[in-house]
Amino acid sequence: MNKCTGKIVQNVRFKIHGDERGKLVAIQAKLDIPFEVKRVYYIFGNIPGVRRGFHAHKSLKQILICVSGSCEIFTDDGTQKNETLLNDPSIGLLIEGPIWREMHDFSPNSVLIVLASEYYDESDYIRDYNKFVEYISRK
Ligand code: T46
Repeated sequence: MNKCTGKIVQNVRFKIHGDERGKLVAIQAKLDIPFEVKRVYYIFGNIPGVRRGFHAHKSLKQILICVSGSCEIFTDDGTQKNETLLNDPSIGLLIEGPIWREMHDFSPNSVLIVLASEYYDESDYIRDYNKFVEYISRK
């Protein structure tokens, strides 16, 4: 895996195919998002007030989409801190590489789906904020 520099893109919009039956969003790797998808996971059954994440990735690229309900994503690239509200199943947040992230304020019954560029690899995680700051300062 190549190291990549941290990047955040808010408001990645996916086309909604709607008709009288309802709505459908399709996400195609390398067409609608800039990477091949090797893994999909989702976070649900969220307990009110819980905050999770608290890590960065060295290389992983991910798109986060709250397909039901809402949640907030705190991101920190070492210089700039941002909050992104995800509350629309047709809008994603792209996070690439070493960006600190925390997910919080999940609404009841919210479902956060994540499309990831790589298989699960604990060695790609930086779970200590000071080590994250040190890691990006070396890049
Ligand atoms: C991220 C944010 C948005 C696996 O076994 N396979 C997986 O693919 C994942 C993602 C997790 N796990 C295991 C590892 C832990 O025992 O599931 C448990 C919970 O994972 P974690 O504490 O890392 O979950 P979050 O919500 O803090 O972070 C997750 C992702 O891990 C992370 O990549 O960017 O969601």
